Amino acid sequence: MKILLLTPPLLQPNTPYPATMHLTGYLKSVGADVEQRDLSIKVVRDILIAYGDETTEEILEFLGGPSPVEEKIEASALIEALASRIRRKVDKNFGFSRYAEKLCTAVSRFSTLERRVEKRGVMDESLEMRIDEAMNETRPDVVGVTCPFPGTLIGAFKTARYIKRKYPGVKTVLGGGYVTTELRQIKSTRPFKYFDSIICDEGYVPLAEMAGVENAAVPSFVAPSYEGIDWDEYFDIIQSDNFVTGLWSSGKWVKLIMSRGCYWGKCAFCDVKLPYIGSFKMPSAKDIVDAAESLLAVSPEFPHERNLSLAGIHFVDEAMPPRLVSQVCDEIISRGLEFEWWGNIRFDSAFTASLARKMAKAGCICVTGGLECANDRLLKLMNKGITCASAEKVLEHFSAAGIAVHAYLMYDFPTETAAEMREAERYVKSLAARNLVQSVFWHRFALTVHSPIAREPERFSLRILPYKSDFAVNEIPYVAMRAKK
Ligand code: B12
Ligand code: SF4
Repeated sequence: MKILLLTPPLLQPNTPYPATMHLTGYLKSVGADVEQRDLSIKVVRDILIAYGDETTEEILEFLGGPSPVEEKIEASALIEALASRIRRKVDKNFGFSRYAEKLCTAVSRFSTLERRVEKRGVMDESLEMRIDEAMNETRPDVVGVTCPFPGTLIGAFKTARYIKRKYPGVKTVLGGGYVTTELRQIKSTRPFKYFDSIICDEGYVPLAEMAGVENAAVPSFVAPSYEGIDWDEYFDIIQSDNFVTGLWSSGKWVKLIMSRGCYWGKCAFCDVKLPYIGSFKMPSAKDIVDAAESLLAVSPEFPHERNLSLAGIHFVDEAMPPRLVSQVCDEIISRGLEFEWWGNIRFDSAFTASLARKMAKAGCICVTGGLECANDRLLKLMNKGITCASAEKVLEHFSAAGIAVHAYLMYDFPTETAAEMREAERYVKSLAARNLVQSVFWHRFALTVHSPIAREPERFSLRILPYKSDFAVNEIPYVAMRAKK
């Protein structure tokens, strides 16, 4: 059985989203017949070129190349203006990195989604042409579609709908981060008109079995394969010169996972019982650095192959474990490799001053991590395993080592008072003023169905309200209970 893996529109255009690359890398390693295509980047380019003018292609090329940030901000503004014209005149759901995300964020009735899937919009013509192209080039028996975020949901179902109509013998399978978190309790049978199976969690073994591989086992590290991906198609859209947020929207980052799952796995608001957080696997530093080395072709063995447009490695871990980070740094330094990398961490006290210095020496340019409510009572209640003082020490180490920090913050956490929120805001401003964080983002607390809080709402003075859904379930409604006198 031949498998074709597709990334549907729309996702960030600067670098490929790594799901099909990891699945392809694994499936190839066990001898399966597999290919991949990123339809998202092809569709976004087709749309911009179709509605743009004779300069559009040139601007996209410029945004995909190595130019100074300031010039790219100007060029991005031209493409942004084109995108907002498309939104005004053609399809209000069009965004660079998401399609109709609002509608898809809490789809409790599949029929609402289905209406949008059936309605033609700005993506359809290009999407269908790109599907035909991929199907003709690869002639698969099974098409696996990834859906990492709500912004790819309509694209995923449109892809399956077209394949089912035009290529009726081909089996369609859906998986990905959105599926794993939101679609664990589908009641409607209609989604199965589009997909023969909808698979939660890691797709390695289920897809290997579909490809006819027997007794497939997954190693603790999976090296992705970028075969079938054309790096020249990707382009930056930069809105501000904030270094940290710029990392998300610019640069052709190769994505690797250091460790699967989270080594802490205890935060009360997090989906810790789902395997992608809860089942932790730590590979060897050697395997990780081998993969980085060959994907970036940075070692002296590959002097002519180095793709200089690749920015480096983005480790897409939940939280990179300090011990493994330290071993990875040793491996990079001892091999004399030079490349930049960044990723998510916990502000764990194990990130000492000497580890931060070693990370900088090994090429780490930035870390992102949760300071959450930035309040000791609430950090304890949510079981984050840090205090403001311990996190601040870690921030000082990164700052001294010259590593940029982005902090995720949360407001409206259960039992949080208005005074605590104001105090947290003041505290975070003081961290920024001391240059201990270079960028912050405040998210509203969301109660998700797979979190410890949802299982023990009373402990957090919450009452969960009834909800109905025949499709997606993730964020659930609640009310705060009045404090007992
Ligand atoms: C890094 C990351 C980001 C980064 C980078 C995103 C990017 N474009 O690369 C940033 C910070 C920018 C980001 C942003 C957002 N993110 Co985010 N992000 C992640 C994170 C931590 C890792 C993603 C990753 O690269 N994983 C590595 C790949 C290999 O894993 P994977 O995609 O899950 O694929 C595996 C399986 O799902 C499965 N699989 C995948 N495809 C298929 C297909 C088939 C057929 C099969 C069988 C299996 C299968 O097999 C793969 C290998 O095991 C995940 C959590 C996680 N651990 O996955 C959240 C996660 C994907 N993000 C999530 C969300 C919600 C968002 C935002 C919408 C947040 C927001 N409100 O703005 C935005 C959306 C951005 C966008 N463009 O639309 C959710 C998505 C779930 C959901 N509810 O929709 C996740 C799962 C975290 C969570 N539970 O909250 N994110
Ligand atoms: S919030 Fe982060 S550190 Fe906490 S359990 Fe989840 S992934 Fe791990």
